[in-house]
Amino acid sequence: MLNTIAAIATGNVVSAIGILRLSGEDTFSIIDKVFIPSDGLSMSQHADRSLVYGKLLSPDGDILDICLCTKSTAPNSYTGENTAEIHTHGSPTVLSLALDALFAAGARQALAGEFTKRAFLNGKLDLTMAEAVIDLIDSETKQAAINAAGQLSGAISRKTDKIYTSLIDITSHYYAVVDYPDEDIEPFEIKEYSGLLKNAADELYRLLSGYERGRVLKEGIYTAIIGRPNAGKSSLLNLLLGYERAIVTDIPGTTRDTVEEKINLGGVLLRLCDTAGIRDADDTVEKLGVMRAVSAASSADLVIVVLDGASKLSAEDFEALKLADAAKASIAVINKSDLEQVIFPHMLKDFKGEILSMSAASGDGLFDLSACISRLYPLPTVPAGEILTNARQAEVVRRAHESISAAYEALISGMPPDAVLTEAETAMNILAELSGRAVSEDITHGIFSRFCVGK
Ligand SMILES: Nc1nc2c(ncn2[C@@H]2O[C@H](COP(=O)(O)OP(=O)(O)OP(=O)(O)O)[C@@H](O)[C@H]2O)c(=O)[nH]1
Ligand SMILES: [Mg+2]
Repeated sequence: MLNTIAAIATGNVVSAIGILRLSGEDTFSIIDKVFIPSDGLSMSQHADRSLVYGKLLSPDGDILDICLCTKSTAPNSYTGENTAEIHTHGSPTVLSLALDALFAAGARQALAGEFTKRAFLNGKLDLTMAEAVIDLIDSETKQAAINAAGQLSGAISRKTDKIYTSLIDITSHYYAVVDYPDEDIEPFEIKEYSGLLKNAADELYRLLSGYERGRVLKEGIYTAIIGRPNAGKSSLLNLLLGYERAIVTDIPGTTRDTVEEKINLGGVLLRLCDTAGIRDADDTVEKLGVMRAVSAASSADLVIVVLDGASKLSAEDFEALKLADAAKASIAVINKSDLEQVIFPHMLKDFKGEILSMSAASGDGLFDLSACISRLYPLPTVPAGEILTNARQAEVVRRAHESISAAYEALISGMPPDAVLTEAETAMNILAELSGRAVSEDITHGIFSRFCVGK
């Protein structure tokens, strides 16, 4: 099997520059066949990390582009292998022809995530850093990008490596005491080690408790907009998006199906879902729409109930308010503030969520809605990268926390050293899964197959 891989690293879109990557031991001999530097030297002869101007050739010798090439020599590269990048003009046709030329010269197509997988296997990144690469590429808000960049620089590993080292300290001392009872080894200081275990358990707990926030940071807040027909739900969706996404009319029951869109509101990613107006509908299609609205409300992180402030509160309004009350967070928007109002906040005193007035038609009060969402989902205050965003990592941290807590309990309750050792060693094995020191091939395959080709 050919071991030098190649891929287009930039997408299949017209852009100013496009990049092809190569990694593997034959990288330089392959690049010498397709890229001819204009200074007369070959890329193999050029110094490491130099950016070289030259011609990109097809297998038939046609000039495909006049462009740049750079090389990095193992082990000082992203993958830890010999690598090269060709920076062409960003035409998908040129990129595709250039890739064919690399294949003809002896490279093969890289699989999804294969560059980063090689970086992991060659010890350039641990698994949490590799996972941060996907998060960084997928990030949709500034905070999500900053957190992923922090993880890429090893924020999670730095925290858990410290814990791992303290567990080595504890277990090795235990073994020394148990295996060499005649040696004059310092007696085991319960106080000192119980403090270490307690700190480790607290640290893991802190990491774990940030996971819910991390999930929101990465995936966004699933937000259902519900309310009775004609309240102005679709108008609110359109106002938030800044364009006419959903149909708005004065006919009650205009929206039949759910309409989903994402927006970044003040740094918070909202996955908005506009729904059919809640009422006792006769029409079969509308009935199904109302069922979808109820189901969207019950699975949402945040429910925004839109009330028509110019019409009296109705049974449907109260039904919508009740659905919102059952959600993790809710906001009642008294809409149509530009018209004479008959609904006022004090009339909603049984409602547990936030209440505000606005006009989805004019945009008045949009700032209050945005401020309210920022209050409900404050931006994280922990250092960049210390918010767990990944379900695999959260699960590993949860199990490690369990074992370390059990080791602590065993230690302070005076159980035999074996009990403490077993739990501490289990925690070490679990933490090794986090960084990827010990993780099955199936799991690594699952992680890297989520990457795009060329990363
Ligand atoms: N004056 C005024 N009219 C509004 C406002 N918001 C919405 N409307 C009007 O109210 C009517 C219904 O608006 P929609 O946004 O379609 O209401 P909806 O809740 O999505 O209605 P359904 O899809 O039928 O459930 C339209 O005629 C809008 O122009 C507002 O803030 N002020
Ligand atoms: Mg609608």
